[in-house]
Amino acid sequence: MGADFVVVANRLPVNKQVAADGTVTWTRAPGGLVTALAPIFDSQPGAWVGWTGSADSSDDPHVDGIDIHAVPLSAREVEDYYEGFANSTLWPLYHDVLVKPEYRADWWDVYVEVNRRFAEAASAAAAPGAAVWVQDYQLQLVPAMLRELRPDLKIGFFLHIPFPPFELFSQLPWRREILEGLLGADLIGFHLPGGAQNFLTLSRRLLGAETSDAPVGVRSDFGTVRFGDRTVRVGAFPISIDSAGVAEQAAAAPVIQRAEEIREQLGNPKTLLLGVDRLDYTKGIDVRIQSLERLFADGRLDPADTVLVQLASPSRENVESYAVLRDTVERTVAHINGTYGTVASPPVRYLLQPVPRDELLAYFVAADVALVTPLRDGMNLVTKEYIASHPDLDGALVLSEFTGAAMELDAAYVMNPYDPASTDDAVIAAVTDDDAERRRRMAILRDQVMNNDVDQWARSFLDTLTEE
Ligand code: ADQ
Repeated sequence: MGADFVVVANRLPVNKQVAADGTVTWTRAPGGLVTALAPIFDSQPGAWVGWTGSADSSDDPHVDGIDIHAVPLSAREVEDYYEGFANSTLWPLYHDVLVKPEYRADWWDVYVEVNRRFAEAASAAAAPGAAVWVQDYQLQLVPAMLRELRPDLKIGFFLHIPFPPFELFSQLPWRREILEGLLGADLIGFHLPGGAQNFLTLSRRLLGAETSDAPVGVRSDFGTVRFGDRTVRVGAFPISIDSAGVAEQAAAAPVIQRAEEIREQLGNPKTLLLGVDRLDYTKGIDVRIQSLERLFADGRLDPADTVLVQLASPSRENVESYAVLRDTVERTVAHINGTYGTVASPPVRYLLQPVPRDELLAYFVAADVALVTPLRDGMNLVTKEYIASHPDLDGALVLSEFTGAAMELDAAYVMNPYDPASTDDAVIAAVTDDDAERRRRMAILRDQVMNNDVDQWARSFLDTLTEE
């Protein structure tokens, strides 16, 4: 038997609830990928292979509509494969070496072992000739391992983070193994043509493979790598959000009401700035807070009528660079509030906690300006969620040119996070430009986000994978 469509991802799309009497129930997690793929799972029987998120657990979750295959991980494997190789080697290497990647052979060995376990689970879940879609940097060896087990399958791979250029990727002691792992796929997707182009260059220079020369387009003009007796296609598929769904939820009366209440609770500031991120050193949270401090110091913004709300969700807390970042952010917030605040109105409100979806949307609706200032980001969905939450074209977006989103959304107030003057000027323009200019920009941004949603992302990838 088995399923005709299989997703393989580090995490399963499930949430566990344990009742007071110990009864366990599982529900579908409301995450981005599962929302994106819901229509596809509704139209055909599908399976999802992934880890529950708990180490040393024998949980075997079941949810409606998806055949769940849990891949167990021991506590040591979580340390070496997930916190180690995935998040302390690959994540910083693929994000411009913002933090020095650690290259450890013992982590690599566990990464190989765990990838093999995922490949075996995928092989067991898939029907003959099924389409299997492997997700992200944690599982880059799965395509080749799976092909060896199941040459009958159509295998796709999508990378959610940037794919670095030759000069950076070449640092990796296992660079050939990763490329060969990916080349087990029939189709390899990146957010941007630049990532696809980097992959072509690396395949040519490190593996001596024959590659296409023409520039890769967006959802078109795919590149090719001739590898062994197969031709692998390489393309750009910029991810998006459920634009109509977010717009509808953000327009609901309780959300609008809560947005008004938030502004009131903050003392009705003239300008409400908003940052929303996982607490990650790639996101440039420090960039925007330091900019705010300079703007107060230079008198360009008035701390009496400006509030920055920074919502940060805790992330990878066992990885040291994340603990260091947390200290830096918290010290800077305390410094600004200590210097420019009053007891009644500190200018920065910082929450280190995940915020429920409706509450998050209310913040998007309430904010005059969203500050999206990453040093590097594959796409950045917060950008698109903010835009979809502003049907009335109020609001403005400050956006780092080092996000994937900036390629599509150049009508934002685009800034270079490495250049303090560029950052400060973009924030000031977003705050002080007249309504007509802000609305002109927002109209262009909305057009792009409302017309390019996550359904298009998933379908364009899967149609390309399965077309003959
Ligand atoms: P992430 O690095 O997690 O994703 P992003 O694309 O911004 O970054 O997605 C984060 C999601 O978490 C958003 O939906 C956001 O609303 C939510 N979120 C963040 N902080 C929150 C908080 N405090 N409370 C509640 N929700 C919060 C990776 C890549 C990105 C790429 C995506 C998808 O790093 O570049 O866009 O995958 O491919």
